Amino acid sequence: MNDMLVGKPLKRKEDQRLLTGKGRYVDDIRRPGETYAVFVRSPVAHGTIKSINKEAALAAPGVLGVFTGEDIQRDDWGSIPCGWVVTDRKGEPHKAVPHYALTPDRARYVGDHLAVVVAETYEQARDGAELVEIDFDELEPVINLANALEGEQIHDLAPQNLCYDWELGSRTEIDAIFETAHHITSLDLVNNRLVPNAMEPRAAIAEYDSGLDSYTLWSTSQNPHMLRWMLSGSVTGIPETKIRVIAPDVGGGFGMKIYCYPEETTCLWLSKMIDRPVRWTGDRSESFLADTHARDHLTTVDLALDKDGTFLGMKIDTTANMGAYLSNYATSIPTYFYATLFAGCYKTPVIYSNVRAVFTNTSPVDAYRGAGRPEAAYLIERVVDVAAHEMGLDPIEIRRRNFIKPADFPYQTPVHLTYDIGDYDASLDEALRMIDYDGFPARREEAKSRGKLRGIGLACYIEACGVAPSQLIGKMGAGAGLWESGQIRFNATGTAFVLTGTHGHGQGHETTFGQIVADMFGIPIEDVELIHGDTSQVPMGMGTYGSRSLAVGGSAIVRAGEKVIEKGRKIAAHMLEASVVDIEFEQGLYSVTGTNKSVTIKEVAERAYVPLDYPEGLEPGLDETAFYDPGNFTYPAGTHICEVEIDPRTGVLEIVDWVAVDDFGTVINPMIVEGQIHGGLAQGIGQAIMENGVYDPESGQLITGSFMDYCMPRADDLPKFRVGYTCTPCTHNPLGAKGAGEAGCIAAPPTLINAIVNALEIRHIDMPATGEKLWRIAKDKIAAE
Ligand code: MCN
Repeated sequence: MNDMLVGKPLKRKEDQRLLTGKGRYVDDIRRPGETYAVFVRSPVAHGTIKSINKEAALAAPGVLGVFTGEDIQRDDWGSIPCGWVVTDRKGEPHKAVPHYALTPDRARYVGDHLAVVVAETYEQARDGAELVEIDFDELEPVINLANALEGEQIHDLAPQNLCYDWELGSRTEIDAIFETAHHITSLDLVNNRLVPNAMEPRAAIAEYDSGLDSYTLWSTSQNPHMLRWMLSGSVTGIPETKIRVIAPDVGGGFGMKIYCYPEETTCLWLSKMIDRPVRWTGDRSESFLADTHARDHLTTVDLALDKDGTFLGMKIDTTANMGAYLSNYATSIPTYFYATLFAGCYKTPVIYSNVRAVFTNTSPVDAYRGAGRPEAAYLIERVVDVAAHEMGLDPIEIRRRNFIKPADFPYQTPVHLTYDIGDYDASLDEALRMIDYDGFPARREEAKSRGKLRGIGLACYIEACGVAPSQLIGKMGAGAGLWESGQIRFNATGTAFVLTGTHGHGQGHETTFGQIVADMFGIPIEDVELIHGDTSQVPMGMGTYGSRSLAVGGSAIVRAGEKVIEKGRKIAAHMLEASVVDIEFEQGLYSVTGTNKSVTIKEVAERAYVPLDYPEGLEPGLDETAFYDPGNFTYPAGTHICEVEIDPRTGVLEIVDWVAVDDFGTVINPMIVEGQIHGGLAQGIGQAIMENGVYDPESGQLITGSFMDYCMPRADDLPKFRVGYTCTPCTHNPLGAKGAGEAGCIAAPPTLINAIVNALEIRHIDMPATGEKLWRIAKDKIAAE
């Protein structure tokens, strides 16, 4: 019998492979006779294509072909879809503008895919791409989000560059509340544009088999089945049976690798055209230009309060950037993954939001770690802090007064979601204890004696992940359900393959899913092998994003395990010559109730494949599949508190302490979860003080197009995070687990900005609060003193 593994900080199984250079990434896969594709990207932000001259490129050494949007359209390859329909205030669907793999008519952002060169070697393809001449009629680029609606129209289908004008809640109701409120706090916020940076850039290799008339695509994808579905169902019409998508080891995705992109679509098409495998590996500059970007909102939030600081209503007005085209889920991020979180941890009775999504001549914007929830948490936790300050209330007290309390669950928010469980005071209490909140004034004084401005800030966040009940998201406009599949396939020797439709690309699924299955069957974790990322092996799946893999994918595996146990019970009954109803199963042992007769799961597995003496009706095999559709989102929540010190002479900021107290329900592997929190925090801290995707407002060139200009946090920018947990187990999945993958980057921005504002004793500072901004504010303060 095994020690139980769930709850233990087991080292990651996959690290043996990943940390010793034995991982197998797309760029490690070599196919015989492969060719190389290099894209010709638009150097202009906005311009009608007058002509494309391929001649010089075609004559270049090694070049096998030069192709444009016209070529791919001639083959009837359609537009890459946006799979989530958002219905606007008038009941009209969003403007579904076309997005072809190679743009046939007009360049719409710097980096847009206008042509592709295929050659024998990468260098030859690159040289060839430089010889393709494109003549444009340049148009005024629309870069500034604030006045995008007045800019040159980017798509024929979208007048005023408006994708949708969407609202949630009643404007009349909120106006009435604001008329009688005791106090209103209003705040203008920028949610800065982020450029996701995974360690491994995107890559693809496509191979066409003319014998079978079928395609294999290796792709850095977070959800290979959805990629296959989109390629088959929307773009190409090729049957799904003829496309195999394999996502092998993937070096980080963070949301940006969920999508069907022009590059892999084009490679698929080229592989038949050239009749040789076609490889594309993005370089870092291409990643900056043409991976989906994130966030990029302009928001005004108004909070109405009574004289005691009780929240009466909240009003949010947001302009959200979609970029030049609609990425697959772009429409849902500033609506259903954002506005549905506006209740936060609080009992705000009335909430109204209006979101205008607009097109600009910038890279498409879609989900990136947190996806909508960081933007929601930021505005809530900032406006609550400012309101406390304006009303002379303690920031802790104002939060406690408005918290949804344990007795209120299940709690129906005014913004669609029903929270199942939580205890926000418990996380807050623990975080206050861990940081020694009461000792802060003394620490501030001591810092002052060293010439430093010390500040403290907190955020009580909630998020909705473990996406999501299919019926619910269907009502919200999703084009697909968000169930997950799990399969447990016992081998004759008692080891098990576990197949999941989720895809781990750094999250440690091989370990945590292994822990669950090992515990269920009382077998060593070494005997459990996870298979994911291959559409020809895993029956079907919806991939990894929205911190859904454990809560949804893990639950599907548990359900499959339950079926295996039931099947095994029948085999054990036969082996033990007992009735099925008398067979108990615990920790890998089937036994006859009230006797010492038992057989192990290993023995049952063997007999499942050696059914020589089976009675009629008993089916051989021990291999079960389950599809699990979650009953609700999961709602991780918690309190993060940090302390910062700012040197007013230089603007240098040091994060001196950070406590993160999160409620993820049941934690399968605390070490992996801690790693997830650290990573998320690094990304959230990056957004708060460093990262910013900036386009030149005149030319539309991406100014922050490399690590020289786009500042990512490094290890020495970060403090030693201190992590604590509270636990209210999720009520509706068999694991009691809530998602943990995004919490850090949701909690971090408001926590850090609240601390900075506190240190500088100012009302607000926009993200990223760079050293330069801090220095200017501190300098003015010193001058004023
Ligand atoms: N876990 C656990 N107990 C819990 C919750 C989670 O032990 N109560 C474990 C899980 O079993 C899993 C890991 O923690 O091994 C993360 O689980 P989960 O919260 O289900 O999130 P996903 O596995 O679905 O990962 C997605 C999430 C998202 S949305 C982004 S974006 C993100 C992230 O995870 N991208 C990542 N973390 C990342 N980490 C790495 N290294 N690389 C990325 O691209």
